[in-house]
Amino acid sequence: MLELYHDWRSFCSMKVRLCLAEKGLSWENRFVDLIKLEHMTPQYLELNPMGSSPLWTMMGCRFTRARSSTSTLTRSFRMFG
Ligand SMILES: N[C@@H](CCC(=O)N[C@@H](CS)C(=O)NCC(=O)O)C(=O)O
Repeated sequence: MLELYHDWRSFCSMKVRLCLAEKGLSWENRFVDLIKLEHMTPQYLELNPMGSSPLWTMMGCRFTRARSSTSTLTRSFRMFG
């Protein structure tokens, strides 16, 4: 299962959401409210010590950078979209 920790207002998160939509992949929504500083909570920092959004996880792996995330998704799901 793919989980995306993101804020709808974050442009970096939008890049990953667009890539997921292009591939037609479904994902679990994990909203992280940047305005409420939810990305600075100990729980979130445990997942992503950089305290940034987006973060997505798949099969126990965590990906934190939008640009490398989109290329990873593109390579991993070449057959989709
Ligand atoms: N290098 C990261 C940067 C991510 C990033 O800076 N995200 C912003 C939102 S667009 C963020 O989390 N800002 C929160 C903060 O800096 O406190 C990426 O490419 O995903």
